[in-house]
Amino acid sequence: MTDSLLTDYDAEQARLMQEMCIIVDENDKRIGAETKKNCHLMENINRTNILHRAFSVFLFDKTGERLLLQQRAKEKITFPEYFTNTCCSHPLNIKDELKEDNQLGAKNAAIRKLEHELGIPQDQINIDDIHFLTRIHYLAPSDGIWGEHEIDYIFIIKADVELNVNPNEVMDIRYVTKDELRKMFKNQGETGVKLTPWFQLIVENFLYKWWDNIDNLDSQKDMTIHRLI
Ligand code: DMA
Ligand code: MN
Repeated sequence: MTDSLLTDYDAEQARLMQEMCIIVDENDKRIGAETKKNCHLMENINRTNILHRAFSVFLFDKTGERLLLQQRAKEKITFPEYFTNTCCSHPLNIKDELKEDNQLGAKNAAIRKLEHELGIPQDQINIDDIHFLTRIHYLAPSDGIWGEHEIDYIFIIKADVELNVNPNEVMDIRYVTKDELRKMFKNQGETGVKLTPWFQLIVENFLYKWWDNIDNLDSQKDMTIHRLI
């Protein structure tokens, strides 16, 4: 890796910075493609307002009682060691992940990354069981150099799945009940647990309402892009 900005990072995570993300305008209309690296440099975000498409999966067990969280690996370039929702990433600038009908491209990316990060076999997630809830637009610096500026598609899945965690991506996993999640948020000052900014925004603005309607998620779907910036 000759890129001086990335030499101090884990080689595999540095390599993944070459992926091509989808650049969108504030209405989520595709306007181009750019490397993951260029999308996540705060200097670029501040200078050009570059915005990319992303997704966040919240996977519950089949009964809807418990939500699967992950703690990001130390190797991650953005938000290492933070606790977050089940899986997040970006639909890439490739045919299957650019599809916009029924948010199919982002759903295909979710199936790809649930396998890559958590080892969930692709045949254990039925694409029709990925419920799209809404989109959020947010901006969040990670450290001085890196950060996020995304339109994030939020998906909920209810399924019992096999896990085989990729340690380069995920250092820990945990299933939590509604009460356990509330405590995790309430006690973060004392426990020192770090929570990613998008996870905090989604939990604080939407998640409990969705969780209360976990058997009727289609009634919760909304096509608005919520500006949480
Ligand atoms: C990016 O997640 C997406 C959101 C919603 C923050 P990430 O940093 O985990 O992406 P990746 O796994 O591709 O590095
Ligand atoms: Mn991103």
